[in-house]
Amino acid sequence: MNDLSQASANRAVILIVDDEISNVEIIYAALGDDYEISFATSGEEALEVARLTQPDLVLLDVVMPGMQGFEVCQRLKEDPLLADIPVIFTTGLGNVEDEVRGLSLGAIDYVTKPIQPMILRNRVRNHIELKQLRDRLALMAVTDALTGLHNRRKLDGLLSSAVNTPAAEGSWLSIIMIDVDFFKQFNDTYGHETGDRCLHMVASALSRAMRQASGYTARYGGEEFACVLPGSDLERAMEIAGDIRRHVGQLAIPHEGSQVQPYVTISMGVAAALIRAGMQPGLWIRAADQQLYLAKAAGRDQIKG
Ligand code: GH3
Ligand code: MG
Ligand code: MG
Ligand code: MG
Repeated sequence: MNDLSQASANRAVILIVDDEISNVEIIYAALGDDYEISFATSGEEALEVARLTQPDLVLLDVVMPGMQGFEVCQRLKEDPLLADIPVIFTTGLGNVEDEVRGLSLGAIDYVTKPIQPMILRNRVRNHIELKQLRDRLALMAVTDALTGLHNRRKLDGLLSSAVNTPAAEGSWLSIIMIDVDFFKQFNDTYGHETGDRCLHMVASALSRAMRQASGYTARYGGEEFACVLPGSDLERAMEIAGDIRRHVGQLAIPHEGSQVQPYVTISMGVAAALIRAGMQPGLWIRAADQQLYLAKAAGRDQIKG
């Protein structure tokens, strides 16, 4: 990607919805220099374009032929994939009841026509800044800062949806719990910062190994990681665990304090079960943890399942 397309990739996207082209032109003139703009001239089209382009903000007319702006807003807020997109009504309807209705439907702002370009530009900038901040915080809340992997909160959510999706009933779900061997000793030998770098490298090796598999990888805590594998039975999960072990071995990170090998190794516990209604995600975690304990007890640097 070159610099120019990178710059445009980072620009916020605004969807302008208005049935009158002259209104679209006025709004475009106010915002077109600073944002990527997409348009829709009806409510139905607005919902379609919103799904396709996932805009950062929607400027929404109320009075349109066909679906009215209020209904568009309501539908956006009902759709989990679109509900977080801020909506600003831009409308000729200036009375109190309409404004209250718009705001109570979940719009963050209500701007009446005729549009004052400078006011619109400043309101939009404030709302876009808030939206981008919210997106960053939302991502941080589910990301492990050291490794960039999903964190435990995200893993719990992913696992819970994998188990509770009715369509997944009767299909396999596996979990691999992974723990670095003698890691306390690693820190004691090489220092905590080198320990951090080691965890980062192990995380990258896990991601590489998981590229061939469909599933999620997370840092479960400290020097523990977990892979969730929807659709994998025990045999497949054991194969993937083998790939993970190979990838971590290829890192060849020296570990003179280890009692198993002179390089960093991991132990893994694998658990697989068919998904049935009412099953708890904790079942998989506990079962994989028990296998991990057995792998440790059997001498580490191995996989039990
Ligand atoms: P075992 O083979 O039984 O797993 O032994 P272990 O030493 O790996 O296990 P233990 O649970 O005793 O120690 C885990 C160590 O991981 C202790 C802790 O200081 C270290 N650790 C946890 N989180 C981090 C981290 O974010 N960075 C670094 N550098 N070390 C961490
Ligand atoms: Mg209109
Ligand atoms: Mg541990
Ligand atoms: Mg350990």
